Amino acid sequence: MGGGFVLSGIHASYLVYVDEVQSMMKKLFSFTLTLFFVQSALAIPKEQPAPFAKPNVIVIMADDLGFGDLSCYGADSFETPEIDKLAAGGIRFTNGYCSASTCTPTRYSLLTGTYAFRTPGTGIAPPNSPAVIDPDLFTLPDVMKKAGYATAVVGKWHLGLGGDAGPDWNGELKPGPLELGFDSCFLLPTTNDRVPQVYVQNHRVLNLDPKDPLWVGKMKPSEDHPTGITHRSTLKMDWSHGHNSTIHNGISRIGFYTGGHAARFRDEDLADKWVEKSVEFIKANKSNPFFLFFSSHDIHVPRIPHERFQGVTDLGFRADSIVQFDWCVGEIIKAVKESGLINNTLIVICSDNGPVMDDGYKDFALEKLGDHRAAGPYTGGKYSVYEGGTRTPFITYWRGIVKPAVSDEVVCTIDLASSLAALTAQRLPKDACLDSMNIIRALLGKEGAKGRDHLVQQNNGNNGTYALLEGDWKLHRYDRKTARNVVVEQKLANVKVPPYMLFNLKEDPTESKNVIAQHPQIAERMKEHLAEIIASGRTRPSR
Ligand SMILES: [Ca+2]
Repeated sequence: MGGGFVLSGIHASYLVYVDEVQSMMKKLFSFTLTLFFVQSALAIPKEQPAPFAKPNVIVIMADDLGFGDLSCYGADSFETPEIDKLAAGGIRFTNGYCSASTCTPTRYSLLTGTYAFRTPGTGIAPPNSPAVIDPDLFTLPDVMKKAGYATAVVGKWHLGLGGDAGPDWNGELKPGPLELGFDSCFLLPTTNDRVPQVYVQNHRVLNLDPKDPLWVGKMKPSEDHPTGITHRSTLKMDWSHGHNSTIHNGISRIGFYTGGHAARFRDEDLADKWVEKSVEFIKANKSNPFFLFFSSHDIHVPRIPHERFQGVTDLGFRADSIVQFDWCVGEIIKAVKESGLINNTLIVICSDNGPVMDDGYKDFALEKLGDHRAAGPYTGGKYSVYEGGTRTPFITYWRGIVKPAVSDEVVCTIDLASSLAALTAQRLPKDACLDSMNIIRALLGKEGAKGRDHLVQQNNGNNGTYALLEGDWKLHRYDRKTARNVVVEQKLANVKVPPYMLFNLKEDPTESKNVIAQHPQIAERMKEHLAEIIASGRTRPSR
């Protein structure tokens, strides 16, 4: 009896079960004892494992997808029918967050359950970054592995590979995902505007010819090395700022590389490859519980969707890439259904940060935007701690268990570690996942369930930019008195801001009226709370 077990008849018991497990875990001393009581309570014969104790879990993370970028969240310039179906049959969160407004820190927090600002070096990782996550940490994939799941990550990594010296591109790329609890990985090692354009499968660059070694670095490898500056007229997509080093597939990137030609991919094929590898993993594990982190590169720059998606919208490659992402979601759901697992699989859709238009390439995202509001009604986007930077699409779907609803509870990608530990009836080690809250009941839409009561938001980190969300109130803190990408519908820019601002999101969801002068006591209390959260090293209760 494995992941394919049909849940019919016991759906209603599941939510009760989650509560029972959670309350029992507080009282019982061991996981074994917990399972014994759960089995006894539900009168399941001991020779049969509790079939619903280990639902498959698929976390689908989009890249740079804004709150307003799906038709189920109000986009009306194009359609995202596959994700809309999940939203209609699951829970669409209106207060769903990622923990940072750039890629690497959100991914760090997703996998470690700890705010990225607590660890130096968790900002956007460069091409030759060593592994950002300490392999000794207890991570989200460790949670799932410990529960007996097959675990895999497919897609964008961008959390560094290798020891202190960085990735050994021609040798073993470790530590990496396999040292963090994933059984297997199939990766874009960095992010696709950075070099190199090769797949990493487990510990190796795939299809690397030893006679053509891969070199990655910060400097031109030779005087005649073509770059986005020297060979600009040959580019199929021009750069707008940065992104003008080594050219591959007619696109110049951040960083330089040579060699590894047999291993290089085409940007247009990434989405198909993520789907192919994910479907393989799902089908190979249909008889046992699995955890899949589907880490899409859509809709990060360079936005180069497959030819069949180019031009499907009137908004250019940015929206075409959203449609491509929606297709990927549909293909994954199809594989889950074909494997007979749709009643036994929790699917989470989220994003790693809010939207940005011109992020380094002239793909006309801004010029073709029309009336589309990528951050929905909110101010700010990627790189910003305004709501648009971290409030993003967040959907949970589990047929038969999650009742269709729209939820206003505050949930965050950082909470998946604690929540999935609870889902799999586990107690986290005391010193692990320091800011991850157990909000599994809210994620499953249990009546009366509460999400978080506060959340810290950050930008890329290490520059003292934070926001603290508490109920209707939100405090912004800018140690450098600068905010970035406040107006998504313009070119990227920095603006001067006061060191602190206070907004009432209920009355002012667009964060346009700083009321710090009117509410000094609230501001002081929140400043202190934020400072205490930063200084204390954790927010998850240690008991
Ligand atoms: Ca991102």
